[in-house]
Amino acid sequence: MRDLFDGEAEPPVVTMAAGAVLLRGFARPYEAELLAALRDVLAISPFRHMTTPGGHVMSVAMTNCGAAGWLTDRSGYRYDGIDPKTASPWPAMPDCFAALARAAAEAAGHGGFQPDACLINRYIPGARLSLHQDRNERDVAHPIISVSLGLPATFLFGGARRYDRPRRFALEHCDIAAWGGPSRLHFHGVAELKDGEHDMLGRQRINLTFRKAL
Ligand code: MD3
Ligand code: FE
Repeated sequence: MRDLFDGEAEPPVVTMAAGAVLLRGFARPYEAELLAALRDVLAISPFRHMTTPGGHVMSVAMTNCGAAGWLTDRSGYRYDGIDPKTASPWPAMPDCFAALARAAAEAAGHGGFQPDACLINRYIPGARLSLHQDRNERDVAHPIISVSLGLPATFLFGGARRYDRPRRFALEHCDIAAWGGPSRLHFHGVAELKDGEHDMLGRQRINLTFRKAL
């Protein structure tokens, strides 16, 4: 009997490193619901280009939903319950967002994940995210779950030290990645987005990252 994932096709579950798992196409069944909920979130707290503490305007545009949102400005990186652009709380995390994050975490071996923050990143062609660690969360024992939508990107996955040479993974529409255990504090980034056109999202990539920040 022919295996569904033999030949040219890639396997649906890829281990990138200890604690880091890529679930190819995992968000497919949620696609329509996710995009509708995303539109509602963006109507309340739209994308904006934040400034780093060093004074650089990020090429990636960001917003958040959930009880806490990740921010950067001249005074530093942090989580805050209030969107500085609207001076109101961030929009609530849609139920389908939380359900997908929980299901993906479970599939990656992180049962009981309860995200309170979802950082939403938008890349247009040319945008990139330089190598960094995610360490503004109170307890880094919790995993981070990321959902890729739209144009494909090259994810750069480094090691525990900034100078560890990153490996490259393609992240495509509806792929989900889970980061926990030893990989949770690894350096990572996204290479400059190549131009293209996605049937549902057009000339952009949107990434949702679910965190337990508080
Ligand atoms: C590995 N976002 O928002 S998602 C970020 O595609 C971020 O927008 C990228 O890095 C993006 O902080 C990458 C994958 C990801 C997210 C968090 C991680 C990988 C991670 C935390 C630890 C290790
Ligand atoms: Fe990150």
